[in-house]
Amino acid sequence: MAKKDDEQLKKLTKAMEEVQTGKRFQHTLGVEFTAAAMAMKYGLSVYNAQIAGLLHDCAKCLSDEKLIKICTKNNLPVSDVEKRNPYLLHGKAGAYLAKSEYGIDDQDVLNAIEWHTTGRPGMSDLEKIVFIADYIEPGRKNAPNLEEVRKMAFEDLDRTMIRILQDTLNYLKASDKGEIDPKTMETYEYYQRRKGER
Ligand code: DGI
Ligand code: FE
Ligand code: FE
Repeated sequence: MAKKDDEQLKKLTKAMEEVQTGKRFQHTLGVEFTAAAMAMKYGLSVYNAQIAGLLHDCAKCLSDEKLIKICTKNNLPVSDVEKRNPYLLHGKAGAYLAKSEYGIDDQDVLNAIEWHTTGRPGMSDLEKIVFIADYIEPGRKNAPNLEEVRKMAFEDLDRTMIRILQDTLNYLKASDKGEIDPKTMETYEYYQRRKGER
């Protein structure tokens, strides 16, 4: 790894440690590690996967008010579902901060941060990897069928997307954890449809 890349990773790791709680920071390191391993498997830039994993939750520890403020101030659209569930904005606000505060220019990395909670139709491999790594990293304990999903993650990205989205939608429907963002549903339907076409 180039010295410059190494220094950038060190700097961003420190920055995340400063803005996140201890538990969240451990999750961040887990996502970085898992995204890197998946990038090796799928032939993507390991460095980009590390950066995206490190920064994906850079806005997670901000208050609802702060998340909404970042978005409105910078003309990032806030939907009604997001207004009612502001934590859904931490990807979008995070991508904004990644660019403006942390100096990330790579659009694929920024997209992976932006879409890591709901996904979106037509995701790049890096976007899928960050979405999946977020769900399966070693510190995650509560998701259903984790063992199976972890194995699947290193076999087929699209099948894993469907599986995680399905479990997430079921979880959201079964509990009062929050309403379903249309993007989550759209993404699930998109990858289901593609599976039929493959
Ligand atoms: O930030 P993390 O906790 O690491 O992970 P995340 O950004 O994927 O957020 C996870 C939560 O987001 C999880 O409890 C499920 C929830 N989520 C995913 N899609 C939707 C959603 N919540 C709502 N209300 N609506 C969605 O469509
Ligand atoms: Fe998140
Ligand atoms: Fe996360």
